[in-house]
Amino acid sequence: MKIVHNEDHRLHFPKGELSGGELVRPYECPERWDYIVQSLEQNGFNDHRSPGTIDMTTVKQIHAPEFLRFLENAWNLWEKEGFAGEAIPTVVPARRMQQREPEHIDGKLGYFCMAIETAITSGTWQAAKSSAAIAQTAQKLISENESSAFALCRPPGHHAASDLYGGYCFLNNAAIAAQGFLNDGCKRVAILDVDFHHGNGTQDIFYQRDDVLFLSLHGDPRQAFPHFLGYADEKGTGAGEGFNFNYPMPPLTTYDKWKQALVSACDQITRYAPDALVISLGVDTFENDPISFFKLKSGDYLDYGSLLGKIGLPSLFVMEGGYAVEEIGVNTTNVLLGFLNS
Ligand code: OKP
Ligand code: ZN
Repeated sequence: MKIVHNEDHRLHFPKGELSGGELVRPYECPERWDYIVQSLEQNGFNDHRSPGTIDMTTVKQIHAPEFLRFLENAWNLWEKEGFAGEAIPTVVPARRMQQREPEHIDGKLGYFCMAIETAITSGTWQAAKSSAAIAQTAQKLISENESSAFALCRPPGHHAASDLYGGYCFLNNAAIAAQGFLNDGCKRVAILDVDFHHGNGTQDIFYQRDDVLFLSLHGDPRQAFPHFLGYADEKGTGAGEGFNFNYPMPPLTTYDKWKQALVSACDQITRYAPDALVISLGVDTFENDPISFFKLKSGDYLDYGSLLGKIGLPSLFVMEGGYAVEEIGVNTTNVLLGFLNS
């Protein structure tokens, strides 16, 4: 399996993440990438590729032009104000307020944000573009006949909607890859999101469409981030009705229960008969993850990887979350090993 990545992710590493009322060292840190690369190398994944340049035409099919303009300019506008810290919003357009993009950066940040823990820094836009390009390059490999590929994206993408960033995400790498598959001739694509957190951005992007099936297994939004999307009764609207599946699960969910949800999701994917499968791969379902509440063990990742392989589709793995840094490598590699040995 070919692995696509580069070093640009290091350009995005804020000093602070707002967590528990403090600015803490971000959970979403460059070491996550280092541990994954190290584990891949130890397990015989030696076919590494660098991403090509980003295809903005496809990105613009997923993200709004004003949002892309905002991400590109946010740091410069922030710097011009002479602020000492990193760019984080303080005010958001809550219920009954105007949904209009303001001119001041303080207003723009809140307007385009879905969760304010995520700071924007000088290198954020470049890192986000490279992360999306990694997903695109891996998608092209599969469209040109590889049966699988791993896009080692950082920053992650699944919380980013057409015009929203947050939850560590800026561009929705998995959605951009799915759109790339359609542009390259696929009729239908499925996106299976196994990250602990609901893929609110991906769901929102495809909610009215029947050419992309979206399925997500995640912590119940009543207890887990992102809190405001991911209920089981969200089924899609218009042409998209019946093409969105959520599997929210409670605190302390173990692999036997989680696997039941995965098996139903796999059945739905098989019924849909897509031409390609994108897996939003987060390993924050792990029992020792510091910000999540499922109880999967390292061996479980091998087991579910093989279930994914048995679906038998061209499969693109796109890295999302996972914050138990020392185990992120083995857990991620186990999914890929399970997949290849299915
Ligand atoms: C991104 B991905 C931590 C609260 C969690 C943000 C979580 C973003 C997860 N104090 N805040 O889905 O792994
Ligand atoms: Zn997550």
